[in-house]
Formats: sequence, structure tokens, C-alpha cells
Amino acid sequence: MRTSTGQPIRLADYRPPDYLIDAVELDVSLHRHATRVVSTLAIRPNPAGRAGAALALDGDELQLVSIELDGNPLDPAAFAASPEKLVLANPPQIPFTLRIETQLDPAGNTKLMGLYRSGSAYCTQCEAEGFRRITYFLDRPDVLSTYVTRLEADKAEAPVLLANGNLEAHGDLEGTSRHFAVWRDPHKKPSYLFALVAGDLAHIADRFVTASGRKVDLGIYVEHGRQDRAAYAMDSLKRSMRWDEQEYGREYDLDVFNIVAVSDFNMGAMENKGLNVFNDKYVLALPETATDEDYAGIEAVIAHEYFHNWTGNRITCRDWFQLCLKEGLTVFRDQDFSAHERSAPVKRIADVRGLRAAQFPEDAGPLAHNVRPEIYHEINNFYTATVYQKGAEVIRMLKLLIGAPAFRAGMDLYFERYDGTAATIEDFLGCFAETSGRDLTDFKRWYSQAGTPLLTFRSAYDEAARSLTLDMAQATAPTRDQAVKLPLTIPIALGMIDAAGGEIALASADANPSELASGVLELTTASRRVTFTGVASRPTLSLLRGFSAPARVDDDLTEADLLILSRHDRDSFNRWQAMQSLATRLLLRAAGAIRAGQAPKIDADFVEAYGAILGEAQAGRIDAAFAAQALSLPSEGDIAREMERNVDPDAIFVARDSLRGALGRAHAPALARLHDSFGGAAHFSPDAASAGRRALRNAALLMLAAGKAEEGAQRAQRQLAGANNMTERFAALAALCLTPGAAREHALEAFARAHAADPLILDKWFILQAQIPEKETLARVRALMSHHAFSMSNPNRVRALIGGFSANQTQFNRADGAGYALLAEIVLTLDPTNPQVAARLLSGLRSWRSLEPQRQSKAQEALAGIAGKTQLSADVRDIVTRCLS
Ligand code: B3K
Ligand code: ZN
Repeated sequence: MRTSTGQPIRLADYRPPDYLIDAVELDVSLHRHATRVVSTLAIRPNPAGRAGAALALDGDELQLVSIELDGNPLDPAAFAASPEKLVLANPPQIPFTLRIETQLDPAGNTKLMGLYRSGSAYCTQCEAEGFRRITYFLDRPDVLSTYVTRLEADKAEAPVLLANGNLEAHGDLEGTSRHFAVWRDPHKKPSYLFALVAGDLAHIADRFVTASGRKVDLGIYVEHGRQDRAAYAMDSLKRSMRWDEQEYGREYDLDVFNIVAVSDFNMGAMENKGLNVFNDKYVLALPETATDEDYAGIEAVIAHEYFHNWTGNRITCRDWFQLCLKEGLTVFRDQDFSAHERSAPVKRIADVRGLRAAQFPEDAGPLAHNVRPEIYHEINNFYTATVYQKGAEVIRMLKLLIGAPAFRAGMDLYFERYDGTAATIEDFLGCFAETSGRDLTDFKRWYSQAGTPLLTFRSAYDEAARSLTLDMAQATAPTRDQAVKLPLTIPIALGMIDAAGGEIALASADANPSELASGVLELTTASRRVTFTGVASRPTLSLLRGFSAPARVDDDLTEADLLILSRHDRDSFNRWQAMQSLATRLLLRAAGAIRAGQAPKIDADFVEAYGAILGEAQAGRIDAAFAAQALSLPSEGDIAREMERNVDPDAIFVARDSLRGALGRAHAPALARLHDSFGGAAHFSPDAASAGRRALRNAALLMLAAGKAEEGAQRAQRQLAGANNMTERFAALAALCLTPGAAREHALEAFARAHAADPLILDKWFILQAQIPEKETLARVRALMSHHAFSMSNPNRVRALIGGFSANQTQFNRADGAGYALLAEIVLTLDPTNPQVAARLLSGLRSWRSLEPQRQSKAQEALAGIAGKTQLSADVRDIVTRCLS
């Protein structure tokens, strides 16, 4: 196991490499336990490096077979080799060729980094530092090389041989059972984008003609028998390719684009040049196997990996501190694509929900870090919501601040200036400073300051002066390694509406005309006062429209204001936000009452507002997908986050459950009507409008079941039996799971029997059970760990059952600490075989300090138990140390 060296890597220590590798030839002869890799490297001293420096190539658990320099075996005195390094103390100071032979055991590689086996296929994962598990290399993103890859394998075992680039040659090896293929990638790339796949795979093929007429062969490779599940992924790919041409003028640049779906994968997918490798969860879908959410996920991830071809591959990162350069930007691009393909307001709501659920807690806890970190112990732990989602929000703000034309011109300049290079955040921002004529020095602080800013808004209406004074302030709480926080540049989109919902024109002597015209005020200092004039009557403020900045908000809106916004705001996001804010206030009060031993009070106005949305949805006056969002209450996690400290998940659960019950009872007839009238299209279509109708119907069913258990269960049974798609079937099963008893157990068993051959569907079944809010769930999870479909070596299974359990607010956070103990036990079991997944699971404990004291001490105990072990991977050691610091 690669244990921690204890030495952190720092951005401030960046030095260019001392040597460059212009060309790589790999000859890979595949065997399950003894794969031979011959790597021929064209190396030269880097003029920007240190002359005469030693050449230190990275390795990780490597076994060196032989090494030659310019065609001659290298004198053993001239090099030192260990599994982790290959060092030539005095390499030539002119261009030279190094030929390195290593031997690998793909079948024994459980870390799923480097070359490994998934099912019956060979595949690779090299980002961030997996290439060094294949051969010794300068395994860093600023070393760019062309690659020629020759693969050789048994014909029967691996009829398909794929690598990056275009296929140059293939054929049989006379007199043997083996064959070969040669792939050439003419585009220089860093080693983390290398990939190969070999196996007995089926595929579907298609063709894309780029704007300038290049014909591209598209292939999606899957397990035999799964071809019919790849059509939606192919469709998403073609739409993504067109969109990148239309929106950014970016065309694809090889003759081939292949995607391979594998079932053992540490994350979602990987953007290897010309050969994307995917977790099969983000490829495979049929109406009867995948939910609408799965379809949306496939579309987004296919687009994300494709968009990396320009933002990540053609222009890559100078070092791993710049990860957000490719990830934040590419998330921004995929979010924009999905918004374009679907409903933009609904997509925005979903993205903000995701940001608040994953990134806000990260930013508020011990794992908080900058969008561009400055120090790390283990880079794998920095593929985070902060780098990805907050990184995307920063780009979104940049576009809002400089305007769409300057943003597009800046992107064009970035592509032109940095194509074929490894760039930095400074390079990127420089392009936008140039095209917008704006100094972005202060804006750049978003990259170097962790923590979610809190925006405070206070307003005063002066009837006599017909004016409204708005005081805005920002503050960011100190984080672990940054005591002092400076003001950020925050775009605040806002509007004012009158009681009937009419938009009031913004007029003020304190704001720039451009701010008033766009409705986006800039807060660049700790506080700012703006007085709006010509306001005939007390208006309602609609603040942070479209969630124009990744901030928390403390405003002085009354509940009456929120009710007006929930009905009339022309900004859909804020209509949704108003309902969420109302519910959050109510639930916080209710949870407080429960903690104090009192009964929670349900606010009649809120119940009525909820009914109004049901009515509008029924009448078709609002979009169904939007209505489904507006009708779902803030999650238990949302409430916990708002509480900030002394969190008691049981009190939150009871508060939320009683509100759901009250809403379900009060609006049972309306919910039943929605459930009837939005139901059962004879023909399934995954498009956004159809998915929205199903989402609304299912939201209605779940709320009804919360209020009227019997009626809900009957409807759920009917839906379960009659549904022609997984979205409706699974929602029905979830509704049945709300009530303990034989009916639930029977439905769960029947579901498992019906989908026994389908691991991705069983993952849903694992998650659902892991999230049941009852004290028996812990025992159920333990029992499911012995289920024949569960496997500790498959990351999807582990994420479903164990990850699902750690998202179960009441049961993971049991007051007796048994939930934490189970997680700790699993993390320690998994760490030696797959440290990346183990570390990811452990980060489920990152918010432990916000809990009430008893749970805090139990969580601390679990963390300390892990920290006390001597044999921890660098990955887990890093997370546990930061969590406890
Ligand atoms: N770039 C990969 C993530 C690699 C994670 C390495 N631990 C997928 C993506 O963001 O597109
Ligand atoms: Zn990415």
C-alpha cells in the first residue's frame, strides 16, 4: 500500500520539469497476471529546467524488467530503481532514448488505478497518478507527448483492442492465438490522458460530421447483450458535439471517438483522449432499467467528458493545483448544455440543490479548501465539490460580471493562445481581463479563499421619499488555515416587485447605469448601501436571482414577502427559493420546539401556499418539472446545514415528517388528482417535458403517502404493478418503503427478484433500504453486505449501500455511535484494496463538528480509531487527519 510520506506538495514549490518527453511508444502485451509493457521514450533536457539534474521517473508498485539507453543496456551503476522511482543520476544532456520494460499484474490490481481488469476486460485509469502504475514516467500534467500504442492480446479473450487516437494498423500474429493493434495519437497530451481497453465487448456505431466536414466514427463499447442500452448515450454524444461547435466553435479533432462502459470504476467517467472510459451507470439506460434522473446524469456526464476534449485535453493543467481550470470550466459547460437541452430554471434549481448539499458542508467543515488549493498530501482527495461545483459557479459569476460577448471572446482567446499547452488560472483569467478590459485581480480571490460567504441584506422603505434603502454586506467565516478573509467580488442579481408581482424599474444614484440595466449589482467591499428611488409603494425584494453567487443569505424578508415571491417572482429560481425559505424557517422552528420537548407548529399560510402551487400545477399554469421542485421540501441535510451547530438529526426528522404529514393530509384530494392526471403515458420518452410530468406525479404520490398512508400505499401498489418504466416503478417502491411491514418487505423482495441480473438496478435497491429512517436499518445494511449481489470490490455497490447509509441522516447519525462505527469498520476493511473509495466514504464524517455533543463525541471516537492505525493509505490518512484537525 502507498502510505503517506508525510510530505505535502505545495503550489509555491512548482518548478518546470528538468526533462521533456516528446514522444512515447508503448508496446503492451496483455496477460492477466503478467502483462509486459515496453515503453520507448524520446527524452531531452528542458531548456527551462535545471541543467544536469538527475532524471527521476515516477513509479507506483512497479516491477522493472529491463532498461536500455540509446539501444544499449544501461549500466546498473547508472540508475537506481525501486517500485516508486527510477532515477538516472547523470542522464545525457542531449536528446536520448530510454527503453523501459515493466511487468504488471492487472488481475491483481484492486485499486482500479493504472491497468486493471473490470469483468472480462482490461482497462486503465490514469488520472491523476495512475500512469506511473503502468510504466516509469514523468507522470505530471505539464509533460506533453505524442503517443503510439501497440496492443497485443489473445484474440479469443480480447477481440477488441482500443487506445487513444486513430487506428493505424491491426492484424493477427501468424502462428499464434494472438493479435495486435496500433493506435497513434498525434495530439500531445499528458500521461493522465493515456488509456487502453481490451476485451470481448459489443459495440454500437454511429457517425458524426463536424462543421468543417471531418467524418468521425463514433463507438460505444459495452458488455455483450447491453448494446440496446447505449442509444441514449450515443444521442447525448452527438448533441454534445454539435453544441460545442455552435456555442464555442470547437470541433472534434480525431477520426474516431470511442466510449467504453465498464462496471468497476472509481468515479463517474474519464476523458482520455479519443477513448473515454465510463462507469456503466453513466452509459446504460432503457426506460425499464433507468430513471429520468439516470437519463439526465448520462446526458450530463457524456457531455462533460466530451467537452474536456478542449477544456482539459487540448489545453490541460500545468499542475494539479490548477485542477479547477479544467474541471470547474467543464462543469460550467456541461451545466449550460443540460440547461439548453432541458428546462434552464429547473436545471439551475437542481444544480444549486447539489451545490448546497455537497459543497456548502465541505466549505463549512474541516475539509474546506480553496477552489485552487495551495497544498495537498493526496491529490485524489481534491476531486471535490469545491473544485468542481464551486469552480463552475466562479466561471458563471465571471460571465455574469463581464457579459456574454466578452466571455465568449475570452474563451476564444484562451483556446487560441493556450492550445497544446498546460495552463494556469492566471493564464485563463488573463484572457477575460483582456477581452473585457476589466481588472480581475479582486475577482481572482474566489480561487484563493475557502468558505461560503454570508450575504446580509437589510432594507428600509421610506414612504415619504418613495425610496428603498438596501444595505448589503458580506462576511466569510475563518477556515482551518485562513483566519482572515477579504471581501470577494460578488454579483448580486436583484429585482423589486409590487404586491401584484409587477416588476419595478430600478433607479438609483448609487449604482452604475449598467448595473441598473442588467439588474446585477456588484458587491466588492465588505458592505454597500444603495438607495432606490421612485418606488411608489413598499416593494418586495427578489435577491440573488438565479442564485447569482455561491453564497448564503441572511435577509429581512417577511413571510408575507416570501409568499409574494413564491407566487409572482418572474425569476423562477427565486419563486422556488421563496418556498424553500418559508419551509426552512418553519422547519427550524419546529425542530427547535421538538428539542425543547414541545409539539411542532405547522403554519397555515405555508400549507395554503403549498396548495396554491398544487392548483397551478394541476391547471398547467406552471411547468410540471418546476412544480415538482417547488413541492419538494428542503431535505434533512438542508435543515441541518441551516442550523449550523448542535444539530440533532432526530428532531429534524420528526419536524420534517410532521410537516409532510400535514401537507399530505391537507391536500390529499389535490395530490390524488395530480397523481391521476399526470400518470401513465402509454409510451415512454426520456425528454425533459415527459420527465417533468413523471417527477410531479411521483412527488405527489410521496407527499400523499406521507399524509394518508393507506391511500398512498394502494396507489403505490397500483403504480408498481402498472408502470412501464423504472422512474415510476422505483418511486412507487420508495413510497411503499415509507411504511414498515410485510407489504414493504414483499415489494422489496419482488423487486430484487425481478432485477436479479441487473447490478445497476440493484444499486437503487441497496440505496433505498440503506436510507430507511428506522433503527433496524443498521442491521439491514449489515445483512445486505452479505447479499450475493453486494461486493466490497465494486465501487458502485459500495457507494450505493455504504454511501447510501452515510446519507441516512437519522440512522448514520445514531446517538449510540453505531452508524459511525460501521462506517469506520468498512473504511478500514476497504483501505488496503481501494484507498480512493475508502477515503471518499470517510468524508461522510466531515460535518461531525456541527452535531450535538453526544453524537460529536461518538464521531470523534470513530475518527480517532481510524487515525490510531499505523497502516493507513495516504488517501485515508489525509482525510482523517484533516477531519480531526
Ligand atoms: N477527470 C476525471 C476525474 C478523475 C478523478 C481522479 N481521481 C473525470 C472528470 O472530471 O471528468
Ligand atoms: Zn471533469
